[in-house]
Amino acid sequence: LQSQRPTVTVLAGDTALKDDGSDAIAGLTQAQKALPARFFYDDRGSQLFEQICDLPEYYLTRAETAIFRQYADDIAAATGACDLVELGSGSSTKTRLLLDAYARADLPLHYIPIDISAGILVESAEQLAKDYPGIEIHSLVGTYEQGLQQLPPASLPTRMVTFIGSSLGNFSEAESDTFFSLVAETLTTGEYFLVGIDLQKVVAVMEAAYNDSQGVTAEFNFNMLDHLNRRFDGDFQRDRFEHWTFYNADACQIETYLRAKVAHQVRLATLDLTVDFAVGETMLTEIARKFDLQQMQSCLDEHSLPVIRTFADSRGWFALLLCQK
Ligand code: AVJ
Repeated sequence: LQSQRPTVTVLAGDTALKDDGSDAIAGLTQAQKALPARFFYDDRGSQLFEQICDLPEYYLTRAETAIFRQYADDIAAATGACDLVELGSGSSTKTRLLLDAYARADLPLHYIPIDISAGILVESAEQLAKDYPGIEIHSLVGTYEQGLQQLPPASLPTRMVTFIGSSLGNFSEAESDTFFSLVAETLTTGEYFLVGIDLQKVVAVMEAAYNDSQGVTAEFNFNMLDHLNRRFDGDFQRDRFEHWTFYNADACQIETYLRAKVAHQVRLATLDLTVDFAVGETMLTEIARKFDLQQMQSCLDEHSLPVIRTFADSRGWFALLLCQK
């Protein structure tokens, strides 16, 4: 079988990636400074995230992989031939287990990976095209919103949008409501949504996953500063900050910050923005919400995305929910 070259479409150019920095300005001028987690993912950040997934403390990827190993055939059987749209596909490593299942069942599949990091997206599409010559691949470079709003028309009988890895955890409750509404608007009745969620568990286990002993997660956090410097001609100095992360039990979320070790000023030239940091002042770089299964099921239900199958790992640490509009 001759493999087709995967196509790559950059959605709505650079402004599509909010290169104007309006959300960075908004976040840096708030009382509690905060930056969108999206800024982790330049090409280096995506590489670091791949390293995180292999860390002994980062149980999420292994738990979700175990679920895919056990249930990928069930998911393929449930949807049949489909357009598989993946939001935040990264290296597509776990999704390969799904692609294998469709291949085993002889089900036609079109794969539409969407990611903001062009480097990892293009590289993994080339490799996938070699390994899965029967699958048509159409990569989209852009944000989740852009991807969902600019999907190619469905070419197979149904569609499934996947949002795995607990990427959902980066959204506040309000943001996830908006996101689910957008997914539901995008799908037609009968189409599928597959979402991976990290579940609430012993605090020490969750905290270790975001504060690993090799310091890769700290490096991932600091890399956001390098990315901002490059993107906005900034002068953030990483040695003026420290990595700080903990589980906020009231909000049921890991919160990760960069905390200023000294009072100082940062200039982001292309944003024409000067930011003051007091000693000890924190800048929120990420929340990672941890979910309750029943609550999430009702939430999806309320968004017209009822759960038809729930798959969990043996420890009940992580779940994949298959929803059908
Ligand atoms: C990709 C958002 C699921 O929150 O666990 C890993 C990102 N941050 N280590 C997560 C992340 C620090 C990850 N998600």
